[in-house]
Amino acid sequence: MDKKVPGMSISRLFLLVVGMVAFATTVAANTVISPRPLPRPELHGVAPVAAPSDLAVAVSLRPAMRVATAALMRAPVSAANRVDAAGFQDWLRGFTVRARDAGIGRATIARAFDGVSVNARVVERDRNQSEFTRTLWDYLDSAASDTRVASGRSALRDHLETLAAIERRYGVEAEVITAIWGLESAYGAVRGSVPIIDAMATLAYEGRRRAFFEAELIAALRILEAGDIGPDEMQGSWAGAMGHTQFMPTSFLAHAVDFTGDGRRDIWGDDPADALASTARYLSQNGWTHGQPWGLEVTLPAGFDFTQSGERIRHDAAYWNRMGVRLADGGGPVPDHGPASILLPAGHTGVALVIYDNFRVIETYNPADAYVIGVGHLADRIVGGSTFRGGWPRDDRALTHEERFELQRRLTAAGFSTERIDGIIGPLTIRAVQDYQAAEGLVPDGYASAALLRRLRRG
Ligand SMILES: [Ca+2]
Repeated sequence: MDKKVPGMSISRLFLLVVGMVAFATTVAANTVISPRPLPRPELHGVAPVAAPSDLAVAVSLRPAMRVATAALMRAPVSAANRVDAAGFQDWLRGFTVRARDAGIGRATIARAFDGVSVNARVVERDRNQSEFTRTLWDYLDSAASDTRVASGRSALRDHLETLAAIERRYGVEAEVITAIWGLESAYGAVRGSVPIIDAMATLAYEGRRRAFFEAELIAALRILEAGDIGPDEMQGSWAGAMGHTQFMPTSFLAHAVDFTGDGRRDIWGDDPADALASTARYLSQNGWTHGQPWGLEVTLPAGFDFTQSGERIRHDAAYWNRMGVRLADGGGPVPDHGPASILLPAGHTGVALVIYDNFRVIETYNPADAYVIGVGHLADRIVGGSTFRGGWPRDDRALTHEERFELQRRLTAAGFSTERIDGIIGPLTIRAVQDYQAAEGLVPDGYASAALLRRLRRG
């Protein structure tokens, strides 16, 4: 059931309008492309909406992808799953039977697969995913750049009425929806132009993640059958994310809404209303609390007990205030919005955050810390918030894909089990790093740095 919340407060609305007027003259057409952070499967059984975006690969960020398939995405291509036209037709015949069994009508299947073929561009993208990784601060430089902030204010101004109505209906703040829109498609500028049926059929046939992509293809057929869009207009990124806020077909079926009331859930067209409302509904259905921050920058007192940091440790605001944690902005106490964690995404020398339950809700969209912080920070800045006051260890580099595996192997071998060796620095690995640091007499901030890996190599 939709939550009923009061509309935007007068003060927030005022802030929005002031911000928009100030920036109205500086905003140019937005061509910034979506930076996509790393997937972080340790945390969630919940699949994020998003999948790799072809443009994300172009900016050399590891694309986000479904939790269950992150590892499979890296599986080597074997002779058994090479693509060829005859094999594709064989697969298609079998799939057609499965689609019919799933209740898809004959006419829909015929229309969808008229002229379908292996999409060479999709195969190419899939096999050449970048292993390049970025630090959080490099990511945030792009995710919440002055250009993206200014474009966000412009987008919010242009769609203020719609976004305010969405906020009233679903209880998700207009600037949060705007920020997701900004990261997923640069406010609609980059929605993807790959035919989704071709892409899903190609990836299903190619075979490494057949069950996953056949399920997405069935969902895509259901969308066609429902009449929301025609096969030619159903476009998106090479891995299936569609429209202004990059919904996978299954996420579309679960969450998309016809907000405009024209009878179609149109997340692809120029009018973003349905896509923005669908995103709000997604967050609402995943537990969003209106009025609760995603997180706030804080300062930690001298002598802070860093073993209490990390996403898995939660205390109420009174606890953190007794510890001496204060807001970076103004030095006030940590506000009470329920259980909260202290997050140190770049270790004890970088920005410190107190994070609330809404942080976890954004994680359901994309589980990477970088993405969640990017969305939250961009949203804050769109409504006039400042840049982070704390610094980042900018001389540090990101660990490579191989180094992250090595770190986990070495921690586990040293008696600090990461529970999984998957190359993903999530809460379990961070906890193992903290335990190792504590045993070594280091500050137990859980920061998986290159320096820490060097120390582990020395034994
Ligand atoms: Ca509509």
